[in-house]
Amino acid sequence: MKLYDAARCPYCARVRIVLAEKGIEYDTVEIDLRDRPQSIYELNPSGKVPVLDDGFVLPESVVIMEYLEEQYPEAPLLPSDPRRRADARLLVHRFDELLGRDYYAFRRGDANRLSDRLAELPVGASLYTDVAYVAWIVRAREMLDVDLPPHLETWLGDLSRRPSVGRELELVAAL
Ligand SMILES: N[C@@H](CCC(=O)N[C@@H](CS)C(=O)NCC(=O)O)C(=O)O
Repeated sequence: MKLYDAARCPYCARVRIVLAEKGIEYDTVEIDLRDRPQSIYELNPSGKVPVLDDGFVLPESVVIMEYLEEQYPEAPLLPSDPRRRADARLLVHRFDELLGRDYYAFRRGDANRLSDRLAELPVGASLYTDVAYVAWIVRAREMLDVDLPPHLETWLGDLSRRPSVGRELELVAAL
């Protein structure tokens, strides 16, 4: 299995964390986002990472998360109850409204409501949702110098005891 990856990319981080949670071995192909090779466009016409290749080529972080969840049902990230699974997926589906849009507006220096979004973020609902959001929370604190509200600091402290997430914190610290 190969992951076309970029260390600084939070969408790639979702996939790295899922792979680690499930104990899946893979090779990393690091893509330079400022000078992307033509080969990445052959795998994904948008040229974006992450792309997973296990003989079947798949872009889009959420689709990859779902694929890995189904291919490797051991150590599930989604809850077992169908309604809780639907709730978890809904929160990930709403990522842009709940966090992404304001995170990127803050990063660009545009008007934003990032602090409100962080204060209201529904973390802790499921491991699946937490994995889908945590990379942005880590980057907000470590790279954008955002003060996290206390409940997010506590949540992140607990979540980062998982080796999959702890590794991501180390990776961001080294960027
Ligand atoms: N919807 C995609 C977004 C991936 C994405 O935006 N990746 C960024 C790096 S963090 C990228 O490849 N950007 C290059 C570009 O926008 O051309 C996903 O969830 O995988």
